[in-house]
Amino acid sequence: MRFQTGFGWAGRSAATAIALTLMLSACGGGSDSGGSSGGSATTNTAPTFTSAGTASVVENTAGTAYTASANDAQGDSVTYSIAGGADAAAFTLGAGGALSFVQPPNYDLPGDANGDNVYEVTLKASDGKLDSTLALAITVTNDREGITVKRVATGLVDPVGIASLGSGSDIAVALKANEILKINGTTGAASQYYVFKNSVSAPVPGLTLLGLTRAAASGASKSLYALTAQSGRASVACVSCWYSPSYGDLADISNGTSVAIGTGPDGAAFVAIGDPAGTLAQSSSSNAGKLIRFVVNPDPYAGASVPPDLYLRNTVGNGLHAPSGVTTLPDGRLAVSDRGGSVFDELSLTASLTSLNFGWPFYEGTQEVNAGGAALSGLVMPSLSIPLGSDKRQSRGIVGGIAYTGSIPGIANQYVFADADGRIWSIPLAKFVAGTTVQSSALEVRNEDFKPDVGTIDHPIGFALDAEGTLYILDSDGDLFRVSAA
Ligand SMILES: [Ca+2]
Ligand SMILES: [Ca+2]
Ligand SMILES: [Ca+2]
Ligand SMILES: [Ca+2]
Repeated sequence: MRFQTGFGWAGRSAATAIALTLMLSACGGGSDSGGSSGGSATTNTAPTFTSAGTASVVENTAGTAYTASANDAQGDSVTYSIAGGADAAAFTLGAGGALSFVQPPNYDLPGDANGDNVYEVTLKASDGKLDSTLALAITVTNDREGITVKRVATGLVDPVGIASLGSGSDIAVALKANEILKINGTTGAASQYYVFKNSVSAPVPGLTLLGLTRAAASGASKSLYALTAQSGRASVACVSCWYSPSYGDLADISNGTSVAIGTGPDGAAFVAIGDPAGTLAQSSSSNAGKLIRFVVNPDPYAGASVPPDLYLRNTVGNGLHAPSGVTTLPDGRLAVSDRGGSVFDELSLTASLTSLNFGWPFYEGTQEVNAGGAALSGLVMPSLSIPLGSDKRQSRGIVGGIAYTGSIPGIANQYVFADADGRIWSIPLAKFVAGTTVQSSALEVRNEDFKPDVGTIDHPIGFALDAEGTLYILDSDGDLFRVSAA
């Protein structure tokens, strides 16, 4: 080995010697910082960047995102600094040229000045006397963050609601035409689970379904509660709570009023009823615009009520416009999604379950759209306000979501929801600080992370977690999607 090295050196000796001579001569003669006098002085030149003007990093990258390098013709040592650029503040630069993000970048919620995930920063290379700059553009690319979305069922006819069946990956999906399916969320195998039937065991004529939730029928035992509609009126019916179904009448929905059902922190079913015109939402004489708590009456034959009412219900809130979802967060707050009339959709969170006022027709979001709002008591200002519109963080109709408590790190402890046009959003639950309204600029746009293997999530209407914590998204055009770890 040593012999070979020596032999190779000897073989190139002439050319190398000439090169070394030229280099030493340049160093000695060109130095204007070494105090050398005499000889032929050469002019100092600024370092020249040799690293590229563009780079690409995957989101969530911590540590070095790019390494600057520059060549100095005189061999001066080069130092690097940030000289400007629209996104200069997003970066920190080590003296050796290692550039990193102050906060790991989030593709789904870009932090650059114009929000296009291309971060612009100007770097400077200096030899102590002269410098040059490089306009650097770093593109942040998406990572799916462990999220895999598989279409597990398709061809469902007019699905309207989804809920866990309480064991394994069994999911109940309500179809508009009075049928509840049991779907194995892993295999997609579907079978009929329940149909509301009359006294002669025929499907109830004219009955349609509007929604579904899994709530406590009595005590801790849970059952499905379906929102039903018949002859222009909405009702709630507990599935399999009695030998025959019983309907708890709610409200006139013949004018297209939206109704949503979910489960509260106390296990009761909560129904949110809209009031598009806004004339009844604040009136105690109507269920329109109200949030109503439903439980099975444990003793329906007590007292003199004939016929017995099999449900107990109480109004817990006023002032809803066009609700689209009710769910409960892990901290026990009830979350109600309400679509706005012309300005804002909103998500309202409340720890209290009495005497609430969601503000319609006086407020949309935090904006007073009709005079008189200040006089309302129990006013619940939204925890999240989303302007209506067509941009990525504007809504075309909020769809009630769910707090994801499963194992996928990319969405763990986030509220995951959507709009009717298929935007999928998430936001960390920790952002919902009581007494504050989060703006839609804080929403992570998760469509790329949630792109399914087959089909499109373009008309989402419902979210549910199965008993194992796996997330499902129901699409009104007939698809059921399962969201699992990669
Ligand atoms: Ca130089
Ligand atoms: Ca992200
Ligand atoms: Ca940019
Ligand atoms: Ca992502």
